[in-house]
Amino acid sequence: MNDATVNRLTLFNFWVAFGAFGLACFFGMYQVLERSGLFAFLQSPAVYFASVSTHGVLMAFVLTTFFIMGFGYYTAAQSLRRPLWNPPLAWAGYGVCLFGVALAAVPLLLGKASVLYTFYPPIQANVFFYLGATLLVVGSWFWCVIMLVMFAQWKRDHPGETVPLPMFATAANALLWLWTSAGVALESVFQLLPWALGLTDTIDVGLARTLFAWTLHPIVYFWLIPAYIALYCYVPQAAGGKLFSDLLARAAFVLILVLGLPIGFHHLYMDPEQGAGWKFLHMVGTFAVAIPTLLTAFTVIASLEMAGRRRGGAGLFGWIGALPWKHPMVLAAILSLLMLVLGGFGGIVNASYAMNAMVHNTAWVPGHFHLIFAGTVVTMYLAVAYKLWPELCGRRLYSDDLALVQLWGWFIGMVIMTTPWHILGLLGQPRRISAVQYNSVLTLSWEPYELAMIAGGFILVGSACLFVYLLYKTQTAGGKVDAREDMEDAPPTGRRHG
Ligand code: HAS
Ligand code: CU
Repeated sequence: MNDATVNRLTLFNFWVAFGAFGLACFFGMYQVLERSGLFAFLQSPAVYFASVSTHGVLMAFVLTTFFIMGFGYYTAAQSLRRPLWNPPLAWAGYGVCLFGVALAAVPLLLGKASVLYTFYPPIQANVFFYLGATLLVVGSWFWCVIMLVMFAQWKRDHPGETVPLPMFATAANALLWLWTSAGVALESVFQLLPWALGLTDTIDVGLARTLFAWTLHPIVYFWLIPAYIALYCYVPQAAGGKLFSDLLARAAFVLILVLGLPIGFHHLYMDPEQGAGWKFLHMVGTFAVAIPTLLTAFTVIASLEMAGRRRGGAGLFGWIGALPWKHPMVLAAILSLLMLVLGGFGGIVNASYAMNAMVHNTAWVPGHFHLIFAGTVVTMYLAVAYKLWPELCGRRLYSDDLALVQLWGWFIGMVIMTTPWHILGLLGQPRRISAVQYNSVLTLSWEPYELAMIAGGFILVGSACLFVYLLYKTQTAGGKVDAREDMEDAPPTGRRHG
């Protein structure tokens, strides 16, 4: 078990992450209602864009960054079995990030930064928004440094030994993030800030979009790697088996790190500022980066199959039924992989240069990333929280059954919300618009999907509230854990499942 400093640091980071997550779900709820155009009294483009910008920033930047930092501190201390290097630096990074979020929150909530989470110029935000976002990135670099120093120290003290897998992947993520975030940092410091301060009159939009694309693709792998760490390092054990191949896992992380970087132009296929040859190269790279995800699916499913057969599952698919579906970590992994099927397929459609023209800037794209990020990735974040909370607070998970209900709710809600978005995208509904009621013929065919999207949104908000409630109750009212109990491999409540 980690020492109190690491536990506190992880918990503090997680509370910001999941607080932001809970809040952002309510903004999302408002957005599905407003966007459907079915409720006249809610109609307001100004409020909609303030809301969607806040929702995107909270989910894509606040939830992720704080979760990844907290999980990284935990993983480093636990897998390397050594105290955290330089806790004051970690707290300083936390403070800088938090200050950045507070600074950005004010203009966001006042509607002075309604530039969405991609903040593409020439739409301009208040200078404090750019400053806050930059500070969030700078604070996260403290985390990267701590992770890499701990990795190097361990290697120095253990010559010739292989670094534990969770730390291997965390260090890869720290490296990835340092490189990845440089693009948006350059955009912010040299373009957005001077422009928002009035020091420059114009801005090179093409350059800004290119710098943002440098960040925009690999950032999704920055979010994804912690989910993969859980899939490789927690799921096989939780299912009652072991990891099928440590080597394949490491290969996947290295491939993500190397291939994830130079492919951001797949967000710019329809932009005029880049040559077709460069776009084609990025397309090839994008197909290549699907390989580590295919490897991950293979290794994780093979691990699950071994576990299922060990539990008595027979035949071609009998092992699936034999898995402990009532273990939150295993259930989360299964649901997460299921969402990866369509989410990843959508990604391949996006990546195909010609087909991108069909779906670019339509509702298909938010369908893709809600399914793969809010679905696949966030589901694993939730499962990690269920696993770690008892250890961090010294209390048992408040209710295993409610955790299962919550995870199923998140899956069902996400499928009900994003399937219509994919269809609406193919029907031509644009993304980044506040209301869709501008063409009555089109709108009629869109309406059933709008209703489904609202139903999905409600289920998701309910599930998110249940999640935050469960964490809160675990911390305040969960049964105390005996200090001598070894929490490491035990299921969250210490009971055996399934
Ligand atoms: Fe993406 C746009 C291409 C993965 C997130 N993506 C976005 C945006 C976000 C995002 C946020 O090429 C919007 C940005 C914006 O606002 O403009 N994406 C891809 C590709 C992949 C991909 C090729 N994306 C992700 C991940 C994300 C994410 C991961 C977040 C975490 N994406 C694009 C493109 C665009 C884009 C274009 C620009 C679109 C546009 O025009 O604007 C790949 O990495 C996906 C590879 C995955 C697969 C899936 C394989 C299937 C598996 C499942 C196996 C499970 C089974 C079930 C069999 C090929 C692995 C087992 C069942 C049991 C019961 C055991
Ligand atoms: Cu991308």
